[in-house]
Amino acid sequence: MNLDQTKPLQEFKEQIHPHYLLPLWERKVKLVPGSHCVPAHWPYSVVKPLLDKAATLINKKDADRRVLVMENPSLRSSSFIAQSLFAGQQIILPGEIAPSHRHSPNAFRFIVEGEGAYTSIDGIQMMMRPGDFIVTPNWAWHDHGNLGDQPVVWMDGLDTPFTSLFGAHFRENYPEDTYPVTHTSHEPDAASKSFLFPFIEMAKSLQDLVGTTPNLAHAYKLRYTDPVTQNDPLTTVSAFMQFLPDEFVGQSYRSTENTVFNVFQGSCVLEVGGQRYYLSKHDVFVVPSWETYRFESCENTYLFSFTDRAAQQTLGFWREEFLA
Ligand code: GTQ
Repeated sequence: MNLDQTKPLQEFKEQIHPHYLLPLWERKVKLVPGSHCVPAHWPYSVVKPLLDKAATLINKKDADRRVLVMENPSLRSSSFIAQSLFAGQQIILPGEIAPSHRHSPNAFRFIVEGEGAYTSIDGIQMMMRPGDFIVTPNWAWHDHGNLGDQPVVWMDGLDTPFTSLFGAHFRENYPEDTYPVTHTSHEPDAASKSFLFPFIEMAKSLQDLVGTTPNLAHAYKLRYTDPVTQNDPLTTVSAFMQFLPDEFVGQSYRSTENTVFNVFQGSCVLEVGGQRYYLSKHDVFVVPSWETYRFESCENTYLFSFTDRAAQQTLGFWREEFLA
C-alpha cells in the first residue's frame, strides 16, 4: 500500500472507532481451526484425595453438588474444560442426596468408581455402576443419591458453554429434595433405555469387534446412540467408548471436536502437542479442537470420551483428518 493511502486510512480508522466500527480488512482475529485452549491432564491420583477432602469440608446439602470443576488452564475463571464443554468430578457419600433441580444445559454422568448410587430423571430412578454412561437431557428434573455403603465418584459433563454462548441459561430448584419416584430401573428397561447405557453392554459390543481390523488411530471405538432414534443421546454432546488392545500403537489423528477422555480401565500413553502423557486408570485429559494426537496402549485399555461432535455435525462444522 502506498504512503498516500496510509494516512487517510489511519484517520478513517480513528474516525469510525468511537462508533464501534472497525475495518474488516485489518481484522486480527485468527480464522483458522483450533482454539486457545491447551491440552491438559487431571491425574486421578491428584483429584481423588481432593474429592475425599472436599467430602470432609462440605456436606452434600450445603454443596448442592459436591463437584470439583476441571478448568482448562487457558480458560481460568470460565469453569470450562474446553470452549464448548464443562466437566467436573462429583463425589457422593453413603446416605447422601443431591437435591432435585433442572437447568437448560444438557448433562451426563460417567461413573468412575463405587456402587450403590442412583440418579433420577423426571422420576425414573436408575441405579448406576462403574463404567455406565447416563444422560440427563436439558430441563429434566434430576437428583442423585447414594443408597450403598461406599463413596461413589463420577464425571459430570455438561454443555453449559452453549447456554452461555446463547444467553439461554435457566435453572430451577425442585421444592422438595427429591422428585417423586415413579419407576426404578436396576437394568435398562423401556423407561430407562434412552438414558442409561451400561458398561457391560458397551464392553460386549467392543469385544465382538476384537479380531476385526482395528482403526489405525482409534483401534476399536463405538459411539453411544439412542436405541430408538439412533441419534447421539444428547443434542450437543457425542460420547464414545473405545478399546485399545495391549501394545496398540495408534496413528496420529485430529478433528475439530473438543474431546475429554476418561480412562476407565488400563493405561496408555497419549502424545499431543509434541509431549507424551502417561494416562493411568481414571485420569482425565482434554484434547482441544484440531490438536493432533495419538495413543499407545500399555495394556488392554477402555477409554471413555465425550465431545461436541453432535453439535458440530448438526451445524455442519465437523471435520477430521487421519495423519500417517
Ligand atoms: O449433578 O446435576 O457438575 O447440575 C454441574 C451442574 C453437576 C448435577 C455438575 C449440575 C450437576
